[in-house]
Amino acid sequence: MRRRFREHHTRHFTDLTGIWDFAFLGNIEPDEVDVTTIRFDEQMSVPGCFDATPRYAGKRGLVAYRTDITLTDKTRHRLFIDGLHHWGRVFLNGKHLCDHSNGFTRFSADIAGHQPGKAALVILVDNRFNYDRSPLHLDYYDWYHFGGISRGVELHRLGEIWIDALTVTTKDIASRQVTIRIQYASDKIIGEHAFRIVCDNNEIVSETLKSNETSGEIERTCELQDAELWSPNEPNLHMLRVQLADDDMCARIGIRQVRTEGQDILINNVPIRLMGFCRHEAHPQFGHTQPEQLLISDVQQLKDIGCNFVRGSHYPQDPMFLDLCDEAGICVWCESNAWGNVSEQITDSHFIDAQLTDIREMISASINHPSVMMWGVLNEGESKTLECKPAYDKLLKLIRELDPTRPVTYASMYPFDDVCFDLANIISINCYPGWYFDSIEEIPQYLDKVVSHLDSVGQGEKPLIISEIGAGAVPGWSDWNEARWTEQYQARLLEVTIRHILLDNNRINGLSIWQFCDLRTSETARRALGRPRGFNNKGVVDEYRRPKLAYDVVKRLFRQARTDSH
Ligand code: ADA
Repeated sequence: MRRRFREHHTRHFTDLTGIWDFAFLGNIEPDEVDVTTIRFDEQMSVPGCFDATPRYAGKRGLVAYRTDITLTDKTRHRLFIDGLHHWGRVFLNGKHLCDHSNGFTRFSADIAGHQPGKAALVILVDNRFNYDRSPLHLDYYDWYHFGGISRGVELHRLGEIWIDALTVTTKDIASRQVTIRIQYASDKIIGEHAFRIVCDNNEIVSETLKSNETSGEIERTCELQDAELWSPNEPNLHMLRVQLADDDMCARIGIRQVRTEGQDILINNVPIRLMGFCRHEAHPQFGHTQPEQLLISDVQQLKDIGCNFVRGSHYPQDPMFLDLCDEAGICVWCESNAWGNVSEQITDSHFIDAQLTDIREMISASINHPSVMMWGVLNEGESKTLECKPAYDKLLKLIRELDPTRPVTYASMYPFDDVCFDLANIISINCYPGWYFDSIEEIPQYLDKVVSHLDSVGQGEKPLIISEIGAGAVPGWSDWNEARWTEQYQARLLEVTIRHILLDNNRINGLSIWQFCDLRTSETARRALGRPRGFNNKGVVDEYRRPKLAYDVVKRLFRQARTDSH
């Protein structure tokens, strides 16, 4: 996986990114395609989104990508695809390997029992909407669902024994204790093998693993005495490496504790106020693919504004972005892929099963990032309806089971009617006073009403985040009336909002403004008609990251809020 550090030193792997053969097959069902006879008459970049290129802009259909891979020997190999939008089917030499749906998470397929040598890898990719195949990518969502192999592809050669997962979580900050979990497997009975854990070049575990099984788990609690704690102001990171037989895996970790107590969110027992933006991963020229230059420039802009918080809306962000947030001390809310789902979906086991898979994939990809502060689910789902509550409960329970070390939340659009608040550790509210209702002057009063309502229903003793609030501004648009859609209106709305939340009060612990950058929205009339240019224009920078008037306003106020809190 593209990371800021090397994940393997002894495992052999090949980076398969580059220019692949490509064919646009159009409106045909995947089951009807004979992959051995496809005529590949074009080329496409991997990673990349084919419909972000001018030739395929706005097109939906089935496409095929092809490249040659080399299998060095008969040993098991594993193919990793870090992101594919939004449904895919993988073939090797015409043989079906796996299917996957949902664009923002990594999946893999094993290649075993093959002949060494060259082999043809063909991947069918579908960016059409199909609830049966891809229940997490629906046409009405407020973003454009680009298609393609959007993140990296790697071929790993697995040895006799291989490590499937490495998870590191903080156990105790005072003694620098971490819990390290390793899952491993083999095609044979494992037997006896050397097992080591090294942190920053210091060996902390050295033993012999003995097993009569073909797979297993090792858990060790270790004290990393010389380690420095991670915090937003001092984002200290440490490199941890596990070696089992010939295989190895690395994680770059930060020791820190996050918890809630009463109305506070605490990092290492120090209360923090989170201030930042919701951030989508989209760009007019690259779709959901995130070139490194774009990622680092987003992080630079977020830091320039004075942010210490990003809500990864509304799906798991690129692991490279999380690496950069680990380094920059930016706290991240990491959420599974969902948008405005109604009870018909939330009570449908097909939809919820896909959510559960997304949560598993999201947590396994992001759990080692110290910047990830909280997990979220179901953005603006129908949390005001009792029949949806069991599903909220199920999703949040799975998160707590997979990671008991972080608080959980979900962004609610029902501050006065929500029936699921008791399931969350942090209450998060999406609201648009001054934009969809009320005037800018009425924003403080509206936010105060939300706070007193939460108190009155017994949810006042929890941290509160305003997880979305904002206004649309068409880039470059201004007029004397300072009306909606002008840059002035947006700047004024955000000034009033930030003053009230961060400078004049301290009850609200977090603010993620909707949103960091403009983004293309869905092509349905239902969405596009309220979105000039076909974009959600509530960014403080446009889709090319050019600043609007609000940029400097937010920067001035965030910086002031940080100075006041010291
Ligand atoms: C919702 C939603 C966002 C965006 C926003 C808006 O709150 O969660 O994705 O669509 O509304 O701009 O109206």
